[in-house]
Amino acid sequence: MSQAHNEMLQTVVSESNLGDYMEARSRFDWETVERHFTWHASGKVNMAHEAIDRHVLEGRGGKTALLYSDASREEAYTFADLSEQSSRFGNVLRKYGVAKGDRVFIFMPRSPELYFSLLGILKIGAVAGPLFEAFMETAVKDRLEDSGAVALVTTPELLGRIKRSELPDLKHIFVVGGGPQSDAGLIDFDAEMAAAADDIEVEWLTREDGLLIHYTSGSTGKPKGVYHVQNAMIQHYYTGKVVLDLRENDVYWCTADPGWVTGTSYGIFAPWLNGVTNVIRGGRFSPQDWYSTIEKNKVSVWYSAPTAFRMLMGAGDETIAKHDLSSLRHVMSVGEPLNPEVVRWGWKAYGQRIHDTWWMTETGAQLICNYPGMPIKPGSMGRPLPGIEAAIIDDRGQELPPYSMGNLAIRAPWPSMMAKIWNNPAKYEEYFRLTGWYVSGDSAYMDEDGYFWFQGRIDDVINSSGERIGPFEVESKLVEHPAVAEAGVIGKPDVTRGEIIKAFVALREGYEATPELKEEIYRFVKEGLSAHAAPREIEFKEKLPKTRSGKIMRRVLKAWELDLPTGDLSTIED
Ligand code: 6R9
Repeated sequence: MSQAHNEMLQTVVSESNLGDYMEARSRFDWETVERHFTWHASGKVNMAHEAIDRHVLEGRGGKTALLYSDASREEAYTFADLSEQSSRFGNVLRKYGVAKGDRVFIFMPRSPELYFSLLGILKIGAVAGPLFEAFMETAVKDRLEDSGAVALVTTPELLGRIKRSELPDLKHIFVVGGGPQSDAGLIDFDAEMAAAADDIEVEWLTREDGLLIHYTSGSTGKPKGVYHVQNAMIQHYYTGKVVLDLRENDVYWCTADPGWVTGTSYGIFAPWLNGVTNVIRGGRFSPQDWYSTIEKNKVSVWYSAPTAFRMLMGAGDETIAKHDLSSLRHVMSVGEPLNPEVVRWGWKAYGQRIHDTWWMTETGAQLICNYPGMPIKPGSMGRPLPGIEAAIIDDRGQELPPYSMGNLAIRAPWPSMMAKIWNNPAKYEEYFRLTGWYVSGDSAYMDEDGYFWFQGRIDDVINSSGERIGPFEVESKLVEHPAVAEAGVIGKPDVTRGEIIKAFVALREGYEATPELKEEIYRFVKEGLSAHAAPREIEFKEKLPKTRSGKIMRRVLKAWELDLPTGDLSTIED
């Protein structure tokens, strides 16, 4: 690292300017942010109207809203184009009787049609449920079944993963790019879109009406349907301004898929509520491809994740030298701890401080961040945004002093806070069990300047490449394999991915522990659940450590793996 870079890094980590921050906090009120929205006067809310149609009505219809590309397509759409395309899909849905409050899921790779569909769903006041294209049969079925989805948008390639006979609520499947459909219940998306009117009377809603459901993993039970409402737009808009620092002429790129909350809150809502040009790149990650995407589109604001930055770091600075990345003005990260090493590398390699941001599916938008103008301490998630109160509390809800490790908690509510867990009020209540607080499930500490430092998850949830994976879901799949008697799954630290999934498996009588069987079990999970949930490491064991009530003790498995003391074993069975 050159001398100049060292000095710049010093500035980045220099003494924080707490005065201004405290002043900004004291001046802040959500009411001022709300006044930006037309519904503040009318009382009529619709996210798609605010994010898209409003710009057309206010004379910005000709501005580029979406720059889409993948290996075979390269297309640009204005706000007026998006307004028309989403109106078309809204009309198509209405034609099939889909109405306000109905759940409509989207299961397809990134493409312009994915974005048209999602906005169209919102226009008629239906609730959108975006799913990762990587999900396999069981994962898709669990989510569609739990949400009671009535319609689905998908592609011909993915149709085979939808167990239609087991999903009685699912009445309509729109197939994108599949040509005319002969099968009952399957509808030709493209033909319907071409025939539909390109204007619509949007469904006017209240701010408590539904917006999205994102399924996310916990440590027990099936994935939880985190339900968000229209009110979240206040915070999407605000964080787009103060954290993403979006300005009129920015070209913004969020690398996340809409199957993950980052790909909706910050891949759709924040940029478009702020009227900014949004880049969507389809296809898979490769350093060359990503740098070309920045270069070709002249991306100025870039939001990605630690795993990606670590892989880019691994690809070497020669790759960077082949591209002109001078358009970059602001870079952010979310999803996992951002290593100080990566922050330092980013400063040297891109001349950019990578700004870490902390939030969750349940929180709907960013809460604790490093934002422009704020001194960064590499390794810290930053400070609570003005308008947000965060604290470290103990298990009884008492606030702890600086440097004590405890539960990272947020004073409830805030505008983008989830409104419920679909079909599961008890789960929802658990988050708010300590009066006045939302308990995140993360452990952290705060330093004397009010910066928060992430320590880990309190439960057994695994974070692999920024994706939350519930061990229970993987274990349930594993025991469906005929050879598997019992399975326990943990996250094992990994330099690139943060954690990888490791499974401990006890075999049924008569099965032999062979490498071929490991491979077969790995494929079984990959094909039944999803690639990102498949255990990259499998270890066979005679028996797994269990409590007397029969729960597999994952912390003991973890201790074995990491060569740590196993801790209290008083509840273990013989
Ligand atoms: C937006 C998103 C949430 C969990 C969260 C925490 C981890 C997210 C982080 C971070 C360390 C950060 N996480 N941001 N850990 N530093 N800046 O990621 O949502 O998929 O629900 O994950 O991810 O453990 O609790 P989600």
